[in-house]
Amino acid sequence: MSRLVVVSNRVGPLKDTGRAGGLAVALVDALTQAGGIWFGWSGEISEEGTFGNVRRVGSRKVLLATLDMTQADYDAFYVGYANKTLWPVFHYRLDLAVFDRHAEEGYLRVNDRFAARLRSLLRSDDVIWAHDYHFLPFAASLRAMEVENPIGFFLHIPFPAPEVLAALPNAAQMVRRMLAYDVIGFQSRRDAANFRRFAVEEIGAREADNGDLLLGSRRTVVRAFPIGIDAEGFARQATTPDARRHTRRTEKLLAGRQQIIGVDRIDYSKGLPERFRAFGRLLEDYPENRGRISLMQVAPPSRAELDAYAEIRRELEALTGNINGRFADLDWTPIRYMTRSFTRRALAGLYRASRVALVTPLRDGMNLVAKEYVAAQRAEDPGVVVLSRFAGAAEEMSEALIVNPHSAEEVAANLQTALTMPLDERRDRWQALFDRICENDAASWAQAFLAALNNQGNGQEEKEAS
Ligand code: GDG
Repeated sequence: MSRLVVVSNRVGPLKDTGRAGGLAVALVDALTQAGGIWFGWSGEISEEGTFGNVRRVGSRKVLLATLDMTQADYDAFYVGYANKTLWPVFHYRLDLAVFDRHAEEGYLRVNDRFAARLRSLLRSDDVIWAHDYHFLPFAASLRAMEVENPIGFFLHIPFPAPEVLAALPNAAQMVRRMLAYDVIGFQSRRDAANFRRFAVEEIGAREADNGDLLLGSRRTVVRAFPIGIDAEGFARQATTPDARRHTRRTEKLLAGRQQIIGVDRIDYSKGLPERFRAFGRLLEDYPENRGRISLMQVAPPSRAELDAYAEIRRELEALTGNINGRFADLDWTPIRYMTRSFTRRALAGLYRASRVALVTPLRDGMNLVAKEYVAAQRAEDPGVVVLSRFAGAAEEMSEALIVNPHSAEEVAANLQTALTMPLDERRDRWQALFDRICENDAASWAQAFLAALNNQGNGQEEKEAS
């Protein structure tokens, strides 16, 4: 059996520390089954950076191999091109995107150096699986070093419409480099279709009947592989003593009132200000909810070194102040906004104590919170998901109440529907959602992707042999 080599910006953890998400769990499972390497950035800045030694830790079967970055690499590759250019463009925020030639060069340089270091660890039958927008050109870098192994790529964030991507300088070159991958997986059919359309219209690739793309002598499988969570595992977390404590504490505080929950890294893609306004609108348009319904928003900060993130934090603080100032009563605070983070068990307990999950990103590759909320519910008295049509999850979760997050009015009306939904209907919708997220879980996602990659790898070999 071939070894698996996973490549991602951040690596690990190998053991479930209670904080690891479903993705880490799924990847560790796949790595443990096949044996292999998880390769990426150590999280450290050092002088040697991407020239330095690969540090190895881990068991006999699974090795973590990491490289440091120099300050210049980190600034250009991670802060610069990945997070100030690709992240905003891929989330349709051209207004926030910075186009800087040095950052782009740094991004390509780091991909080359990571590829060179990985090459020294590779065996000829290894299967390589790279993750996310940090590594769009990684296969092209490896191919230029004559690596012929099967290489797959999964994009965790949206792939934008061609009209939006066209604003990225050198977009066509980037997409051409992506076609050095054997398999490219997207979160949704919409993303896969956007990619195909760009490749056909802008770089003259040919689309096969099954949606694969052909360019020169290369064939790339292009498909949606919607990512899942470890649904049964997360459902079990929701009944641990730690989770129960959080459920009980919250319910005690609510004293018979209902709670809406939001859980998101602070990021402009998550639609947090729009969400707070929509909640304000609920209190305005449906005054019977005043004193009775609150919004708990868990919002751990991320990428705090970027201006756009500091700005959204200030905006959220102001909005919370406004709405609470306007509607609060002696014994009721409308919005409980927390920038601390919780363990996964605690989160599961908070989901369970909440009647509605409000998941309203303006753009999101998938959105795992919507799935976690479903997994954490009580089968006999489950809550309702209000979900943005712009989350990849909306393609799969049609029993959620699907909303346009830009319309405060529409979100408020759907919140009202969710809060007054009869138990029978809540159960029916929840059961359908729960069955589906158990079926399409993190393990089946990894298996489906790796099956496609192994298949394609064999296909290329056969082609060469004949
Ligand atoms: C990217 C894509 C795609 C949040 N607060 C806490 C905490 N979290 C966890 C959630 C969830 C995860 O973080 C966030 O996942 P999302 O899917 O919502 O969003 P991104 O971070 O933007 O992830 C996204 C995903 O990749 C996977 O492909 O779905 O579209 O943008 O698991 O629970 N976890 C803990 N404490 C917190 O306070 N422990």
